[in-house]
Amino acid sequence: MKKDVGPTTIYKSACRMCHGGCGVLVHVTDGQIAKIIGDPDSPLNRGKICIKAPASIELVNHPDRLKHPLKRAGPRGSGQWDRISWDEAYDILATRLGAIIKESGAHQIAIGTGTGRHHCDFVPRFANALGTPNWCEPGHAQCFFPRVNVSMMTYGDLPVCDYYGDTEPDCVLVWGHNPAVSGPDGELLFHSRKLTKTDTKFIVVDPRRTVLAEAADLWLQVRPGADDALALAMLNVVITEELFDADFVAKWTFGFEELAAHVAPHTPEWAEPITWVPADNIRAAARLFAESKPATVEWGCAIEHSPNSIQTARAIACLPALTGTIDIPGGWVFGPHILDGFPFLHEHLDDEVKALRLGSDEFRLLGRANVMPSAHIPSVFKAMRTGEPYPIRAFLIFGNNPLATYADSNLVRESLEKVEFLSVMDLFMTPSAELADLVLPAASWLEVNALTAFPYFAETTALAQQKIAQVGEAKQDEVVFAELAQRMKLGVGEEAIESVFDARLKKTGKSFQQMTQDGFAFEPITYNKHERDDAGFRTESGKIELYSLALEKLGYDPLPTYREPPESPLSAPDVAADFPLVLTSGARVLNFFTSEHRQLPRLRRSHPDPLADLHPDLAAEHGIEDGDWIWIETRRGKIRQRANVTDGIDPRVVNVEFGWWFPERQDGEYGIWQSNANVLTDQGPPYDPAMGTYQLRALLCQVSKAPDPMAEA
Ligand SMILES: Nc1nc2c(c(=O)[nH]1)N[C@H]1C(S)=C(S)[C@@H](COP(=O)(O)OP(=O)(O)OC[C@H]3O[C@@H](n4cnc5c(=O)[nH]c(N)nc54)[C@H](O)[C@@H]3O)O[C@H]1N2
Ligand SMILES: Nc1nc2c(c(=O)[nH]1)N[C@H]1C(S)=C(S)[C@@H](COP(=O)(O)OP(=O)(O)OC[C@H]3O[C@@H](n4cnc5c(=O)[nH]c(N)nc54)[C@H](O)[C@@H]3O)O[C@H]1N2
Ligand code: SF4
Ligand SMILES: [Mo]
Repeated sequence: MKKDVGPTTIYKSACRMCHGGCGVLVHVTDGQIAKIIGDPDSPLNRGKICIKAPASIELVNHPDRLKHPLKRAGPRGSGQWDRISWDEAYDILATRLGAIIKESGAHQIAIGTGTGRHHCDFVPRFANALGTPNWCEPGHAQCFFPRVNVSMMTYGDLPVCDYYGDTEPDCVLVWGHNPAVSGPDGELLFHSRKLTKTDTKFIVVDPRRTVLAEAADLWLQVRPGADDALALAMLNVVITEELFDADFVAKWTFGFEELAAHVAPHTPEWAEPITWVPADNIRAAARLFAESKPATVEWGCAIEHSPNSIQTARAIACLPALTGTIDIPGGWVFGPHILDGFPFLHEHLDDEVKALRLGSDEFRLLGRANVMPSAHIPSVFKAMRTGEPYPIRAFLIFGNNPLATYADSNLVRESLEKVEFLSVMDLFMTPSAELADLVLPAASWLEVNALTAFPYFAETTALAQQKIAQVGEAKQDEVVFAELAQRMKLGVGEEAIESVFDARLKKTGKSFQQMTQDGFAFEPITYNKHERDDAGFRTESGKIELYSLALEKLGYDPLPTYREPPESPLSAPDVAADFPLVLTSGARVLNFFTSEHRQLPRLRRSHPDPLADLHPDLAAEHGIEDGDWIWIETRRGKIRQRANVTDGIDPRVVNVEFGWWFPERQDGEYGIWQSNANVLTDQGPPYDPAMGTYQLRALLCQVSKAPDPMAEA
């Protein structure tokens, strides 16, 4: 919608300060964005917004925004740049990429991106158009796609919490997720917060006492990385105490007997020393979940940040199937998929090229069977460093700050320095962009036409973003893909993006143009779809696969299994002798999104420094007081954050924030080595056998008091 009220024009759009899409009304007065408020009509957020939405105005107008393409003028990392035109930028890209394609093949070009922004589907599409199977992003094997793939294999679709109908869930099992802060991540934060004020019961599985854990009936303070063992023990209780829905299990699940035999040894007493959760609490949680109907599950990325991501998600996914709280009002439900499928152009890659996808032989779920097949990140960086199995000669990044968000930042830097041609498209100059040969200015969410739908993969609501502002010569990524495809005469992926949106909107009967007027299109969730004409579930057996035929076919465990994280007090007691604490990283904070927004005063003011959570007993042991700077050290490196001393964490566990750099330090490195959680994390094996997931959480660390980094500077 575009409505004129006096001198003000009001546009409907979708906020993208995180990867959600709350409906908003953008007020433009005298050509300036004056105000952003929630759209009361939006079925997703019903007028509510978080603090990040109004801060968008600071983002759009920020003096540090990249406004023109830049070409490196001195040695790499010297900070010397020449301003160039888009025409020249396209020439450089077309010439460099054209030469690589001719000499070595397009597979030696890798494409990188970040999580869930408006252009994310267009990135693999562009890679396919270019002819390379090697695209990657730091989430994917570590974020959401383990859940998506597990759901596809187990249920034939991704179940989401039903916050959208008239029935409230009786119980929400919140697992490795903190939606009250991090949502939208498939759901909206406002819904979970609202439910804490109703009769809905909460079971929260989290090493930290979050807002939801505070409000919960049961808080299971799990040892980071032990979620698989905990879920297996809950399955054991539901089965041995016969708390499952026998009719539902008999009619709609496949492999119950096999699962029952498989989890028999995994008693709560077996799980207690592994998970640090008392056996009685495991029993109580399993009983509460099974006895509540409708019950639903909120699972988050914490279960995907250690190398048993697939089997952990599988174990959790089996619980609601046993209790039958599936496809019913207020339960775990399947969305209407309001948009038509995205044209990824997968068919443009022939089979020999697909077979070259790095890591796809070993991690077959990631590289082949995935709903969005992608390359294995450690294999991509290794190819950059070593040329094995073949060199990656160019890396084109569209919206990612690799030094901040991939595991093992030192290894990432070493890899990026080796690549022959590096280009980065971003809103700001970042420590990673400083290493590039070419830097392209990206448009912010208020400067683009885009179409998205939420909750992800369930899609009750499609939303249009519309271009309201223009900063310098910034372009939106999707437009750059189309223009570059034209320049390189790729013959595919060259069309106007609005025509892609129009094709996806077919079912709604609306054009993209109409969507910019309406703001959104909505389709309600329907229930009991599996019973209609005995439709069943879209899996091989037509049932919910407790025993996964799809995983078996790929050569992986068909039943959910426990695997101790490789660097833990149990698996690596020798390492634990020097690094006795269990580290977890990256629990989201409201003010920031990944490594973004540190330059926005409105958000930085109330959260100026990175914080590490530790227990008062641990703090006392090391002479640390609340607010002190502390060292956090692992085998890979050490960083400084400020101590947040709280009894909401186990004395044996430390949590550090992720994504930290200091844009105000204009020295080319922007403090990226000071407080960056990924200096501590690991990109080495073992990986999840199916998905190739590496290790961002459940590592071993030590803490000590540190000098104030600013006093030293
Ligand atoms: N404001 C804001 N919102 C965001 C983001 C952001 O950066 N800022 N990032 C977006 C992205 S990319 C994602 S993936 C989602 C992530 O959002 P969530 O899925 O909610 O994940 P986190 O907040 O990282 O972690 C959730 C909880 O897991 C707990 N946890 C840590 N380790 C473990 C463990 O081993 N086991 C269990 N059970 N719990 C553990 C943490 O204490 C935390 O409370 O949020 C998205 N939304
Ligand atoms: N230690 C640790 N590491 C983690 C995590 C953790 O919990 N702990 N979480 C992981 C997870 S779940 C995820 S999803 C990833 C997130 O990783 P990413 O999503 O890749 O996040 P960033 O690296 O911050 O990169 C985003 C960059 O894109 C820019 N940008 C924003 N919008 C646009 C746009 O429209 N176009 C372009 N071209 N650029 C844009 C921003 O300015 C920023 O520099 O991090 C992972 N890394
Ligand atoms: S939750 Fe995300 S989409 Fe919603 S207002 Fe906040 S930043 Fe914007
Ligand atoms: Mo993520």
